[in-house]
Amino acid sequence: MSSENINRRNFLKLAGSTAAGALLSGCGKKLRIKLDESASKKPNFIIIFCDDMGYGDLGCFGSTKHRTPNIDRMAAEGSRFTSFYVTSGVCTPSRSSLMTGCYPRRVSMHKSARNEWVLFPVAKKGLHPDEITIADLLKSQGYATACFGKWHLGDQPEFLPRRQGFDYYYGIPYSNDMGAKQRKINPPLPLMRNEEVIEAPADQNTLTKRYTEEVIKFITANKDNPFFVYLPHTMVHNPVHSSENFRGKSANGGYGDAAEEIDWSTGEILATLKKFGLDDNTLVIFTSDNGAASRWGGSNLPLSGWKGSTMEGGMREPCVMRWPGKIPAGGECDELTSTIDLLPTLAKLAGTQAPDDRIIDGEDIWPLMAGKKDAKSPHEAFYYYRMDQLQAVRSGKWKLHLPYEIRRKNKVTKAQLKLYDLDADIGETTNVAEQNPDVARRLLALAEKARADLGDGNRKGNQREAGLVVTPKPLTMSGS
Ligand SMILES: [Ca+2]
Repeated sequence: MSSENINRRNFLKLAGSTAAGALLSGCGKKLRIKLDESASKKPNFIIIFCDDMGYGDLGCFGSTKHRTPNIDRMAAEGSRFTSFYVTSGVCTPSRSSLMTGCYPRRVSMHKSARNEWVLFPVAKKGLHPDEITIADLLKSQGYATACFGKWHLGDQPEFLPRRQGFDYYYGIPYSNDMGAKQRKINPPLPLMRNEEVIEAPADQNTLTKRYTEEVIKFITANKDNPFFVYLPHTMVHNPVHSSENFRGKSANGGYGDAAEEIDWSTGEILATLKKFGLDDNTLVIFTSDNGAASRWGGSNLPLSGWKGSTMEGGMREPCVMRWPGKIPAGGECDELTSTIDLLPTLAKLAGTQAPDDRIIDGEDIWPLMAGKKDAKSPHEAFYYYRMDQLQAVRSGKWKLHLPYEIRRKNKVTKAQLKLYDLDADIGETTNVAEQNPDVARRLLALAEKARADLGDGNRKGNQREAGLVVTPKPLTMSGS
């Protein structure tokens, strides 16, 4: 069955199986959503999602190395969110949360079918097509939807963006260090348009530039109707690349060049909105999928820890939101918010709601985005998982690192229980567990609540299954 044959007006989701590869598992639910005909006044949404950009990599978040005037201006015209979290220190799980409004364990995207942190090329696993993504919801409300960049939620035809609510896809399906150059068994890094590989290996130097041109083309074509642009940049993930105008120009090597090109890209997109008079009707969100890695030139300062960890540096991201007249100019929000909140919030702004036939972990954070006085985080607690293991919990200003098991070869040790007051100690340097036993107890109880709900290690929780195919095939150019 080709994607054209699926009647998407009536059924948002491909349920059951396809001829190309049987889905082994699924909750098999079909969702009927009536198309909303009064779509004309709905706001547009643009989510710019960097890869591995750190908390301290933007001028407006304290970088002294990178010149990011466009994102800094975006922050001056909008608000900065300083306690904005992703749900994992690595790509695939983090992205599953942005798409579904759920923790990765909820949708079983916390690890690959081979027990790896992220999906690798020719993966059996993918985000289940029965999941209702943010793109599905917006599409049901009459939005034109497109994804430009790194997907990383399954590289098989069953799992690519157009099976998850996007009308159009242009980008690379997984990380830029997963080509044949890095590992012989991988196909050359594919650049795709919809389901077709159009270039392999992709010329990475011009990816940011080409994504930007594609986004501008899409906005131009859809300026008179509501649209959703999801721009998960390939940069600044290693190996970093940038186009000629940026290469060798920053004060921070190739990493800084790539970061500054992303800033340029953001400026071009904002200029396009202005040109078409769409400023006041468009919410733009800029953030990153996880913290900077330790060795490629990024900064998570003043946070501790790197990509992959459950320290703040791994999972707290720089976040800027701009919507003139709706989000306060020059605002700052330090209440706990997360990528899981974007699905329910954008759904509501688009005139619908998050799915009510399944658990959604995110909450509506519009009162915080709108700068409403005394608005508080809707989350009693936030949970830091590393793959299937719960490692830390935050509630209010307190963060507790749990005494989880560390397994190395045949040896099992326990991590030390540590409590940090993030308001006083954002860098997680001083353990105050002994001085605050009641707080530690309260957070331990919250962790137990998470274990019962989301699981921990081999303990199961209320989880939905990921999609699986029997015989995954490499993405190659036709004829090769
Ligand atoms: Ca990443």
